Amino acid sequence: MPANRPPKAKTTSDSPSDSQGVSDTARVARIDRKTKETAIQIRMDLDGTGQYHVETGIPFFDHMLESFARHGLFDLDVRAKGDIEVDLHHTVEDVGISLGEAFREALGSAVGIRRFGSCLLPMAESKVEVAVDVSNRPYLVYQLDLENDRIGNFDASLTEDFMYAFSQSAGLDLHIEKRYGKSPHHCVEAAFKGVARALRDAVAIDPRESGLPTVKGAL
Ligand SMILES: [Mn+2]
Repeated sequence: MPANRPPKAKTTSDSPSDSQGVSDTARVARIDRKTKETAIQIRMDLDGTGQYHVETGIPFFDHMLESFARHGLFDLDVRAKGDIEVDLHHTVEDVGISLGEAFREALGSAVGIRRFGSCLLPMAESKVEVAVDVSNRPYLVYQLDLENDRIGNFDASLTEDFMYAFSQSAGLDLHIEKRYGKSPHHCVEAAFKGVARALRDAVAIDPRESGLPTVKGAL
């Protein structure tokens, strides 16, 4: 494991310790979240290879989270059981909250990260721009401009609910803007892939960065 990995605040059960017994540097977190509406378990490794297992009961949402893992090079395991017979909103929003919590916990101290990331992501006729600051000052600018189009049984408008929940709990200043595009499937998928690619860059360790990338002293 590279010596310049940031130290992690919390140890996790599946993180190896080194031979001196010094605490690990793995950027991994597990989240287990239960409410009356949803039960969600997530394991996230920021330094993965893009392997995933996703089961939310919502096929298109699974497809988006799988793309997010693959293109972010995150290892991601998501098991969600929600009251999707009522509506998909609770499950999508709570997965967003839990994924953000996993991201934040896995990130640990954030020492040495690049912090900023952006991506201009084309998908067929659509193009979406994403910019992110891993600032711990959450904000979402969402301009995907989709009507309440259906994608399978998924309403395109749920994308904003997910991105809002995720950005708030992950502590991201997240900007998502559609440059152009027609297919709601392509626009939403470009947004998920763009967020993944931007985050992959933002959480990468910069070998020239020796501390927290801020002049404020804290992220
Ligand atoms: Mn697709």
